[in-house]
Amino acid sequence: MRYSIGLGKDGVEERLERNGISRRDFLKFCSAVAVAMGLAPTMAPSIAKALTQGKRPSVVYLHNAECTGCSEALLRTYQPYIDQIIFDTISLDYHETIMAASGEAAEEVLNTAINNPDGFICLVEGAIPTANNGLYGTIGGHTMLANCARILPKAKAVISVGTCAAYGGIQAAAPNPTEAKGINDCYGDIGVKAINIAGCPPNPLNMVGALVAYLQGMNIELDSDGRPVMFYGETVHDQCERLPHFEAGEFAPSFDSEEAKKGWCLYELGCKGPSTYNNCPRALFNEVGWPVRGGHPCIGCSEPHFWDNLSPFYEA
Ligand code: FSX
Ligand code: SF4
Ligand code: F3S
Repeated sequence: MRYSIGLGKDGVEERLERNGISRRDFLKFCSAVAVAMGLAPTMAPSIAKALTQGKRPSVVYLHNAECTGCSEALLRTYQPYIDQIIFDTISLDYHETIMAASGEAAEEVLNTAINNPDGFICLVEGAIPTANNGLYGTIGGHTMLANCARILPKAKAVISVGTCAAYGGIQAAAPNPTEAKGINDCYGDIGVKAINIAGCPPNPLNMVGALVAYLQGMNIELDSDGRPVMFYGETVHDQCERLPHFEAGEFAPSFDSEEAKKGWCLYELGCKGPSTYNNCPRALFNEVGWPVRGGHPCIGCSEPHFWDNLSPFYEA
């Protein structure tokens, strides 16, 4: 398939080529995003168009209380071109993990980015510690609680990246000493309505797919937990390759059993796939696998409060 990527004002196509990314690689990536979005791979050209038309959208990426696994999921893709593509098609103007600036210079970068006359999209990772007026999480002398209250209402769109930003995640597990909360829980009353890209970590294709949907002006239908239905509309179980074994009553008795190796169902070893909404079996991580294919039960990482509600993780 030949596709001419439309040249944006700042030459996205040139940037991609300069960084050794062929049209073929780019379209392969766009097909993977399409599959994650529940679209046919043939939609790749229109995804490519959304990612390359006009000026690269400015993205501000904020870190709060989390493990940075979401950023790692994005950066540690098995083929380096995926993160390269993402950074060539958006203008990532602030990201604490990977930016060179630090201290006051970093603060300045942030202030410039959030006052960009063209606006910005905010990706937020991590929960907000709210106890003691946010004292348990500070960056540059400001609490995460105050930082996000200042920045999020200014954004054109807010995307909560990961279960921590969406619902609090591990920080919010009982007894939740820092009173950690997800973004919508924390800032809903000041008008913030984040799209929740849940998962611990989420699949980077879902993050990019949400950006694509936003850039295309698509109406993004959300479920009652604020997750886009296109990624989180079905249970892991209903898309699982071990489902025929579940239906036949064939359950692996232990992780090291022959049955587990033969692909029998992991339900009795604790799999929470039947009550977990995510597209892992369809979207795949790094294009090759997902937890259950690797022999590990789904622990329900895209569900609100999975630490409390779906544990113990290794019991049926
Ligand atoms: Fe970690 Fe992101 Fe989990 Fe949370 O991930 S992979 S603890 S969802 O916020 O860094
Ligand atoms: Fe369902 Fe888990 Fe069994 Fe797959 S391994 S069929 S998700 S219970
Ligand atoms: Fe998470 Fe389960 Fe997918 S643990 S990564 S939702 S298979």
